Amino acid sequence: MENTLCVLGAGSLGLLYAARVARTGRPVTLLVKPEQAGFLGLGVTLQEGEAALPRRLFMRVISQPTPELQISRLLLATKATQAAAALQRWLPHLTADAEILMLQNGLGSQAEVADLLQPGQTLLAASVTEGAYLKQPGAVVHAGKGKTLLGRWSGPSHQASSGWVSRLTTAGLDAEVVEPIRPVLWHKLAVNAVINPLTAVHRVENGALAGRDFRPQVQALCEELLQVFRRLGIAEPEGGLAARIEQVILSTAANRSSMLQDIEAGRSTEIDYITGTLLKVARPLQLRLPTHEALYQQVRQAEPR
Ligand code: KPL
Repeated sequence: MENTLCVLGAGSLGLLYAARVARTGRPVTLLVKPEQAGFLGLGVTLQEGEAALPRRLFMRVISQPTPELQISRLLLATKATQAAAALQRWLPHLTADAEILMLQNGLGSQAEVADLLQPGQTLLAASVTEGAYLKQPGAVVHAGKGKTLLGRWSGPSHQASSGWVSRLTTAGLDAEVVEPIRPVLWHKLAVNAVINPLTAVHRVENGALAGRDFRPQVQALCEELLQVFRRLGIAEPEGGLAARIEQVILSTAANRSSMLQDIEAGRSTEIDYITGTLLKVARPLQLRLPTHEALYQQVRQAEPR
């Protein structure tokens, strides 16, 4: 059990990483909700590209923690809104020196999880650009190759990041250590704070934001983000923030953003961990972000009550 990689969160990213690691022969354990145990127990199918043949991979599936369960390496891949709550059930089973890698969008869930951990446990956070979706529950399609940038968030182990990179690289995923990781997470938050709420409110694919109609709003959102970056001392990503946002809009043009998918499915969104965090950070700095504020309200209104 010590050597097994545990994965919590059976969405597209959790299953992509789990299946990639399982394919190398390394033991993987999925920590699931009771209602997921039946179908995930039959295996996870991984399809490498839209046209490829799916391959079935079998993993240990646990829905009820047993007293002897020991979790030393955990990949936490739930939505940001569920990360801390989902971890609570498994918390007593983390080893004293456990390493937890979080893949969540936005900022806020990392601090919530860090608050739950013991001093010997190390938390790492990642910014992920892999393109994956679930064709059906338990069937993941790796639609576009991306990258996992990861680094230590809290805890004592300074070697943990390179260990995770070699684990992911062995599984054929492109991964790199970036320390400090917080600026990278802010860059990803900025991209998500522009693309996700705009696509969710207007119900359009990402590519629509490259059109003229959206240009003034994209620009205003970007400028407000830059005010926060300047005050926090966060450097822009290479090439500038506006160019980075534009590049993601174009390279994911056919995507329906995760926030749009949540709204369409009647689920609550990650807005509190994206725009919500931005507004929370801006308040004590006395920065006004009217375009983000308005979009935040629009997304909240579109969410289920
Ligand atoms: O991360 C994304 C998301 O949808 O959450 C982007 C980069 C916007 C791709 O759709």
